[in-house]
Amino acid sequence: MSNKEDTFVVEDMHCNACVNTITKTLISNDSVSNVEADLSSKEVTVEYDDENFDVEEILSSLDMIGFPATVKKKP
Ligand SMILES: [Cu+2]
Repeated sequence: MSNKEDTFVVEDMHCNACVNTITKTLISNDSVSNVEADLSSKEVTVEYDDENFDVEEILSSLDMIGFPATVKKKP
């Protein structure tokens, strides 16, 4: 198991209900070990096992619950 961390920008994350929906959805995946959503920056940082899960799958699970996201470019 190898852990990877990526940050996503979710423009439609407006309030704590959005934060809860996003966090619960992502953390319910066994390959995700941690989710940190920041409302003010609209950023969601996901720590996951990159042998079983990847960026595309994270993007599509967010898309399915109505929160299209983009990957934040690493500095
Ligand atoms: Cu909301």
